[in-house]
Amino acid sequence: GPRPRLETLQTPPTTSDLRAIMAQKTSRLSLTCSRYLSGLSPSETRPARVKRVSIEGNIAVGKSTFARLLQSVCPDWEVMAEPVSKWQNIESGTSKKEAASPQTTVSNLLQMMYEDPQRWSYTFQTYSCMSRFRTQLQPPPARMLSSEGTPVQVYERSVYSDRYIFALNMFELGCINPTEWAIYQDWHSLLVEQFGHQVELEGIIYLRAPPQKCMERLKLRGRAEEKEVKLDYLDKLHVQHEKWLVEKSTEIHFEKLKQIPVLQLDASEEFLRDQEVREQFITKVKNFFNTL
Ligand code: UDP
Ligand code: DCM
Ligand code: MG
Repeated sequence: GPRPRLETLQTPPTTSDLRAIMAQKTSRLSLTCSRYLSGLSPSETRPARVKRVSIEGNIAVGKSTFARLLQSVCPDWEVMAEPVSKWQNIESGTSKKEAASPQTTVSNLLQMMYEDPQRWSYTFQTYSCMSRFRTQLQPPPARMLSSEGTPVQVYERSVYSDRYIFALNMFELGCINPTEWAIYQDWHSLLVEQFGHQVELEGIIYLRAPPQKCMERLKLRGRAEEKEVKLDYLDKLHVQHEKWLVEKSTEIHFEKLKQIPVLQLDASEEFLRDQEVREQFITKVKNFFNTL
């Protein structure tokens, strides 16, 4: 019989009318999509041609500063800062509708984690990694894909440092208990296996500096939540970076990550104010990208 069309129905549509209309529309949509995709060259349908690199390093070593520098030198690249401000402002209301009402509570999870690491480390590590996945899974901006040459994305830290530096360290310190650690690793592996190819890294830039230097910069920056951070904590994080990126003794659960090229930069040098150091860093990064 004649196919139902919503525009020509005289009476309110029945469930079966609606089903038939939806089925038609869905098949038309998928036909349009497959025609569109088959008209594109393989490289256009494969976002994997984007080169992705993360900047890793201790707290306050200068990652954000370096990321801003790269963005100013290479405006076509997409440089993504760590979503720290999201961790400092978590809104909760009694219901969605009240999200903007005076009852809304804003909590600072970064502060809670530093004030009571036993209680909040697992929650913090869950949320920081989840929000990072969300940020990094956003499609790249059009300007980047239409620019000449290989599109480049630079992330400040990665879901890998979340696990192999911070969460692991909190577990070793006893702030994440063995049950929490098992759960963390379970969902982390699941997410990397499901979405990992969309955020997969081609290389890592390791900003390396003695923990003492990081402590100086941490004081200089003066983030309120971090004022109780001790040199001993930065020492531990430094050792985690060295084990993962230099000695390669950290046990890694993802094949591609085991082979990843690492560019080491001596971030104890003043790359923010010294133009010569800055230019050396940029040259090294560009050469590194050409080898990836
Ligand atoms: N900084 C500096 N010289 C440098 C790099 C960084 O004085 O060569 C300072 C920067 O201005 C900031 C602090 O170090 O006050 C921490 O830098 P950033 O926030 O970039 O560190 P991150 O925690 O992102 O690694
Ligand atoms: N941080 C953390 N665990 C993570 C990622 C970050 O505890 N998985 C903390 C360390 C710093 C802040 O968040 O206090 C990130 O800032 P920075 O860019 O200074 O390293
Ligand atoms: Mg930063």
